[in-house]
Amino acid sequence: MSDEDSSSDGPNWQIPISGTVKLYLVQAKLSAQDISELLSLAERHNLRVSKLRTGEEVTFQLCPSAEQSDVVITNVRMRKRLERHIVWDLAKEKAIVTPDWLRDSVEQRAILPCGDYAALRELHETTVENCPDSDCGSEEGTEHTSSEGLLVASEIEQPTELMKAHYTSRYACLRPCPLICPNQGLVRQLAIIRRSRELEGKDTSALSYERAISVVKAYPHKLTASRLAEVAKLPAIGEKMLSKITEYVDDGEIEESQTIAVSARFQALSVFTTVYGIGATTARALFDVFGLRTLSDAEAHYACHPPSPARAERDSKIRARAPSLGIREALALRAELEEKIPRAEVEAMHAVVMAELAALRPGCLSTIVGGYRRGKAESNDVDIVITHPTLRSGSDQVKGLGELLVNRLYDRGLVTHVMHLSSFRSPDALRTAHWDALEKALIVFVLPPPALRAHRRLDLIFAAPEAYWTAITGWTGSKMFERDLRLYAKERGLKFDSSGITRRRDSKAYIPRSEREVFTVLGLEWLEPEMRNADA
Ligand code: DCT
Ligand code: MG
Repeated sequence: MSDEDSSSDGPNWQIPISGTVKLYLVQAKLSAQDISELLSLAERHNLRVSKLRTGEEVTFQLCPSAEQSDVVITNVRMRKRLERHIVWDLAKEKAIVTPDWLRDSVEQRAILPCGDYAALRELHETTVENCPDSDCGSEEGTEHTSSEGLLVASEIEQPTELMKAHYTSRYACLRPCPLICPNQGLVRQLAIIRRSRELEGKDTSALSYERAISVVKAYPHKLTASRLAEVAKLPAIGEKMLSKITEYVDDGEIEESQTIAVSARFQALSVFTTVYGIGATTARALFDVFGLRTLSDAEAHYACHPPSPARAERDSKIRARAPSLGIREALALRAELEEKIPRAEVEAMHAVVMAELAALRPGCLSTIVGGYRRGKAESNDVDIVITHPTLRSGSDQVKGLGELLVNRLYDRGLVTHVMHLSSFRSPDALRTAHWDALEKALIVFVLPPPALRAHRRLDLIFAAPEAYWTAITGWTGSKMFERDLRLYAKERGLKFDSSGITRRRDSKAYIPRSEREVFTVLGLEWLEPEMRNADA
């Protein structure tokens, strides 16, 4: 999912490896399959993981006894059981974690906070203290409880019980949604109506369909007439929506969806909006005012009605050398930009970007987010969240990186257009607690030869280290999952967005140290990215 092996990060990682973190695996209560998976993760050759607080890179090393280890990995959850394998006093000197700590640390290529994965409640505190994620222990944590009003997540009142995810929940962030659900045919038909409402500017109706789709996506049974009574009670399913669903169950299709799909207007508006820079309002004007019906009509139109020159939204202080993507260029590139990007190509793009970045600023961490992270076989664009792991100097290291990287990629012929480039912003009057800790570069990218050099949309999000995990959560999606995540946070007195979590009453910012902690702070049961597919 993220950068799992060193090859995907390019050849130029220059941070010295300064040590090893020694692991001991308690094999009791683990299946043979789990044991072999965990051993191979721990022994993965040359895998470097970063200490999030210091940026130091280390490797994992298995060791034959608990005494010699830094971290003990176990599925045992009870003191008596654990004492059969490790004496209690020794256990208190180690970080004792569940197997997920190793899995997630390898996936994120970072030593994740052991406290989040403590295997035994009685050993939580000593596990936090003994976690090899920093060399300065808990002192650093206190440092971040600064006068600016920052809190580390371990210091806030954690919700005592996490909300359980279930398909009947009111919030999409609490409804596990697979990529493909048992009622995908119905979802497709509802999505046509939703899209038509959006194209016609009927946003409220579009949102009702979007909500209903996210509820159907989570419904775990194949819909039949006998299940309609239950479906009627689900959130976002009003009378009208139920009649559409009933129609689908009875006839295998929805008449309105069929009519829309074949209508010349829907087809024209749909195709116009596939051009970057043409939104629903412009598309309607092209159809209604100028009488255009096809893409060649649009090309002819823009040839004699030059659009106002495209201006990328840029911070006045930032200079991108690459040109903006105007409508004429977007029309010319439309066929390529419309192609879906297979996973292997997403990974190749990520590897190239990270290799170029490593030459500029060694030691950055990254995760491919968006649809790719949710398991989509093909993506419309590529989204990557990037940070530098050194907490103390990280924001300085990350600051300005978007501009530097985009210009470097342009000089190397890897970027052809820049649609948006923004920099970190200083705290403003409305957001007293924390500054906007993200930079964004929305660009058109081409792989270097000898690859097939198709133009692809690429979004790079540069996060200060304290915003890395919220940026990952915020950019993983899907859209409806994110919408309800923000709503759910709001109802709990918090504000969530990709740049952070703040408590509304005093604007204090929480700094999560893993994505799991983002969920915990918000009071949510963990959902794998593959189960966050709340959109069609
Ligand atoms: N996002 C959001 N709200 C939106 C749009 C996007 O919260 N209105 C978040 C969630 C997903 C992430 O940004 C990336 O968005 P996209 O790239 O548009 O979607 P995707 O899920 O990655 O799917 P694809 O790129 O394949 O269309
Ligand atoms: Mg995407």
